[in-house]
Amino acid sequence: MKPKQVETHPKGSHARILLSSVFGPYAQDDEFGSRSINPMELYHNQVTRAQGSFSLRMFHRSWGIMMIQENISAPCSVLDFPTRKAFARELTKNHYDIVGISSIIVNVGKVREMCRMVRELSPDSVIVVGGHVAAIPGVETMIDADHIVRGEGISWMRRYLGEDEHAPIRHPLIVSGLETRIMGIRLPNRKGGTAATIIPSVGCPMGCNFCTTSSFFGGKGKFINFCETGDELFEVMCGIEAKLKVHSFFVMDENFLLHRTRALRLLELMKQAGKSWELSIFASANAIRKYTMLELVELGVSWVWMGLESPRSTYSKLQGEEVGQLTRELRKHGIRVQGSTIIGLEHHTPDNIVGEIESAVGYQTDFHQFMLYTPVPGTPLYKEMSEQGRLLTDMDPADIHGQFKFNFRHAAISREDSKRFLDWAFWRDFEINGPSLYRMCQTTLLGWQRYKDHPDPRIRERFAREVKKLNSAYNAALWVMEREFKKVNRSVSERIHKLRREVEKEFPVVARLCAASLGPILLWSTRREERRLAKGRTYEPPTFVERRNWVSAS
Ligand code: B12
Ligand code: SF4
Repeated sequence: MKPKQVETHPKGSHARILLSSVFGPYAQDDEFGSRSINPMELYHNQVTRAQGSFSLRMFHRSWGIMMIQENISAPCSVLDFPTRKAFARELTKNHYDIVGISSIIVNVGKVREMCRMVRELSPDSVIVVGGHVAAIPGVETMIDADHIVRGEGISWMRRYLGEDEHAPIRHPLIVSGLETRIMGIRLPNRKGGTAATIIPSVGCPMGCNFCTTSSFFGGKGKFINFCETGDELFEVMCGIEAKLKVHSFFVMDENFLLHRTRALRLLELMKQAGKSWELSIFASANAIRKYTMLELVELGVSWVWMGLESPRSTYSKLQGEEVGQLTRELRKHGIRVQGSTIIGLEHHTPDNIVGEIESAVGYQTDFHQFMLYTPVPGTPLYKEMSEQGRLLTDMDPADIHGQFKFNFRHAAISREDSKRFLDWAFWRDFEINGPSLYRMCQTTLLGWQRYKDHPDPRIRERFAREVKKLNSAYNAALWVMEREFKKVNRSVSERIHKLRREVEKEFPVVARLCAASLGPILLWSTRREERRLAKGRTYEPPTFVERRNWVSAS
């Protein structure tokens, strides 16, 4: 059906709203588009998937709907990661005037089913669908929704409710990761123990033609700031620090360092207030290069997710030499690097791709994401490929997520081979560089050794905080990795051994004690996890229901 013209909802801010993410389970194959290959776990899905029991596993909430809920005054429930049953129950238990569904493209089959369920169980509700799924050309004909919202959703929802769309953005309290698990152990959910997510902007002005988030929020030259200035950002962070008791922030901004004035003002305010924070950020290599290492360290950048575009590709922001140098330099300063490499770029061939993967692996990042080159609906690349008649039209959208096979005809690489090269890249990175947890430990030690006596107490405090894990639980983990990795690559196992010795030299008593007492327990849980994974064990996020401005309907 055709989406209706957008007018204000007749009940305005009194309308009762349900905002839901798509239903699970996610990590198993089903008729609605779940895929075992596509779990709801960031690292395990796209980064550490080949690392077995050493894979870092955790869930992240659906921040888009949390942001919308926080910024409207209507009574609103957020239902995150429901089962189909829980979604049905919520629709029948409460009456909703508006049901908003948030989804990305892969999950369009679930959106179709959810719209069908709303029509059946809550026929008076207006259905609003938002998120990246809205970028599919002709999505109106695939799902039965009343409104399909492209781009930023807070201002749309405020407009729809007759509220002030330009009112300042309130930032919800978001704990970044949930149910973290590694080596068969679930880490305790200690208050303040996990970073808080902050979302200063959406979109990226660089406008790489394959980039779905850039094009969704306006494309080249465009982005939307939720926190315009360093002052605003600082205030938001102080508020979150006080309420969640955190020092660490996961900064969800596609290219945080590109907004230089805002970042440097934030640094100024952090210095004035003596804030010793840690920031995990996304940034392009050319943006990182605009800062000195000291500025990055002072700003608390402790983890950076950066595209390692092939130097031979048109997307390259740095030459190969420079990428290697930058990665090494960052790690020497205690900044963990998560590289991101695209497999199947236009210039890749079966002859050169192995060499390109080897160079990417050779950058020795702490973490490495590999993704297939994927024309995604809504991007300029998709349009280009579609005009060239190169898109494969018979693919289920549930399989277009960059971790399976090409969704287009590549000039030199077949679909089947695309998956083989992708899987090999993950495996090769693991085999040559070892578990990411080991690499992180290495970077942490380098940072500590370099900055433990730094004159700035903010910097000392941060590295002291980080090293606490290294001299305790992580040293026990090193002991286990050293043993277990002998089966995979002896020389990596020896490197892990060397690192453990260095940690123990730095912290002779506590590190040794931890390895001796905790190590055997971790070894047991790691092996148990390996057996579970071999039997096909997968993990699913819990369901969340959160109500705001809520009064039960009479
Ligand atoms: C956190 C995240 C995740 C988390 C959790 C997501 C979740 N709970 O659903 C994890 C790690 C699990 C994840 C998994 C995947 N993800 Co993801 N993820 C992200 C990430 C990094 C942040 C999302 C975010 O919160 N952004 C900030 C918020 C504010 O923006 P937003 O969500 O877009 O919401 C705004 C609007 O879209 C809109 N909106 C959103 N929902 C709604 C609903 C209504 C009713 C309305 C009106 C408006 C609206 O309003 C919001 C405020 O403006 C994005 C990248 C990014 N920078 O956005 C990728 C991204 C969304 N993921 C993506 C993909 C492909 C995946 C995976 C398939 C993995 C993969 N292979 O990459 C899996 C899917 C797993 C599954 N089975 O479904 C793609 C989506 C591509 C597309 N065009 O559909 C993105 C864009 C990354 C990318 N650049 O490729 N992801
Ligand atoms: S630099 Fe990164 S976030 Fe920005 S448009 Fe390019 S790929 Fe997207």
